[in-house]
Amino acid sequence: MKIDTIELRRIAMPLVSPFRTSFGIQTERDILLVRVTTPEAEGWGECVALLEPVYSSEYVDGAQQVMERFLLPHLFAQGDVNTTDVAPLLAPVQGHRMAKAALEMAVLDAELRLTGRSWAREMGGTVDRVPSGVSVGILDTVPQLLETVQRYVDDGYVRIKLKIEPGWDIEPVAAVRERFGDIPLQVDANAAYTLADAQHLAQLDAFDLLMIEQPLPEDHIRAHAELARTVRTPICLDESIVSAQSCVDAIMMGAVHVVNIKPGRVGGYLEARKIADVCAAHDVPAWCGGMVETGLGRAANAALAANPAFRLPGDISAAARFYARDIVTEPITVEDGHVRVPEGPGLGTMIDQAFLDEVTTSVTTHTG
Ligand code: NPG
Repeated sequence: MKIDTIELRRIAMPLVSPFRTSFGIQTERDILLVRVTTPEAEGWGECVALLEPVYSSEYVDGAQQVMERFLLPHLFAQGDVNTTDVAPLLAPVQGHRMAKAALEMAVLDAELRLTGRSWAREMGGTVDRVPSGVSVGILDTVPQLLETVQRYVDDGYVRIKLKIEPGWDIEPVAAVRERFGDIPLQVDANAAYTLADAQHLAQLDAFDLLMIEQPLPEDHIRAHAELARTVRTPICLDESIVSAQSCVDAIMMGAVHVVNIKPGRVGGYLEARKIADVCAAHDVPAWCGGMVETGLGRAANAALAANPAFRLPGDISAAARFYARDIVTEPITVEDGHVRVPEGPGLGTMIDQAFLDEVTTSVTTHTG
């Protein structure tokens, strides 16, 4: 495909309620969208980088700048670009996986729309709906938490994930387990602990959790392997898995029992698919993480999670979990605890242009 233009658009999307994690409180998302146009098709990508470099080293202004200064010139330098060319073309630039992923996503969307192929088919999807889990932020009090979880249980979510941090872990988990019986439950620490907390974290073993996600810092792979020998709760890695190679390494070291796959974190949906294949080959269950995406990222994630390597419910909640109104015309909803896998070409979803324009804060258009 010949790329004519690449549009970088920033949108401001307020969240329906503040979302607190161990790395801060979010009340609004400042999201960078990518629109690629070719003579025959257009495609959309969504960059998951946050406003600040607190989840990982990337942040949204940085992602836009690295695209403009370094990544777009590499793409435009090539006459014809297919999706499989994008990662090799961008490889001279180190890191910046979220920025690269958004560009590859837009090219893949254009290519699939052009050829009438669905995202799910491209990801090796085999089902038409996937189970939906929800991620619950840190709250001020346990009664508030129980009320919030109750709402999500009433909405039909089939699995609850609680964000934890030192000072908000054993007590809230115990309270949710007691109130909601044997509901599938897991926790996510976003790297808030150290190996010195191993005995403390072992107290979570009493609550029969599906997993504890990313208890230790990103580069502490050996420490995760050690922790895995101290706690009985399965260890899941999120931030630590940045590529198929790092996934293989973590599995071989005994540092991970369950893998959270986030396409933005690993440089794109094609690498995410490779990680799914690694997990399947090693009989390690995978699930699809979320980065508070709009309907674009949510559609792609639902399609990725249709691949059979995804054996546990993902953070693929309804758009309404975070946003009062989505930028796509048919926002993802949860029915009977599941979301439908999009079927149409590409992302299988249409932009609500009027609303998109309303939330847009800037647009720059780039040509080769
Ligand atoms: O459902 O989209 C969602 C959010 C799921 O908790 C969630 N994501 O660490 O996994 C995470 C966390 C996150 C959110 C990370 C926003 C970074 C940004």
